[in-house]
Amino acid sequence: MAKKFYFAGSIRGGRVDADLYRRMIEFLQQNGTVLTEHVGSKKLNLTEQGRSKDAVIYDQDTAWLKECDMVIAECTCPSLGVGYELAYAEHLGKPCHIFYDHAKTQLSAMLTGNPYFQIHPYTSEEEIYKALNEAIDFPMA
Ligand code: 6K6
Repeated sequence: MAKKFYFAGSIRGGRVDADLYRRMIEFLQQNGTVLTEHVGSKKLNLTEQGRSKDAVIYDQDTAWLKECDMVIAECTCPSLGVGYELAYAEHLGKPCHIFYDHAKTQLSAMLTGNPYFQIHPYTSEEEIYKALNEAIDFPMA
């Protein structure tokens, strides 16, 4: 059966890496289904606000976290939402692969200090796809 990926990347934390998210999502889509394709979209309307809308987002995203086989997070641009999703995924026992450009950011010790997470510092984008190939091929429970 096709694997289901939850891709996590910054939205309100900043959209500077949105193009990279889109390329990573397109790569994952060659190997399965990405439940959170919108994270790589250029068209997100970041001016939309409202707690009721946010409650819908929270309910949908936590349902997708329960449904997914694996979480892939790109964490170069710090995001509270992505940090929350990673803790939520850990609680669910989902495999979590975290990517960050270590020339651009220092990842939080709350991620690097937790052996649960599989952390992939990279300097070039090709390293991401090599590590993703290995992560995807690894048998999952
Ligand atoms: C429309 C307008 C503003 O935001 C939207 C749609 N927002 C979101 N839609 C779906 N998932 C979201 C949205 N905002 C945050 N998330 C989830 O949190 C995503 O799965 C991201 O991985 C993560 C980003 O968190 P922030 O704190 O950077 O927003």
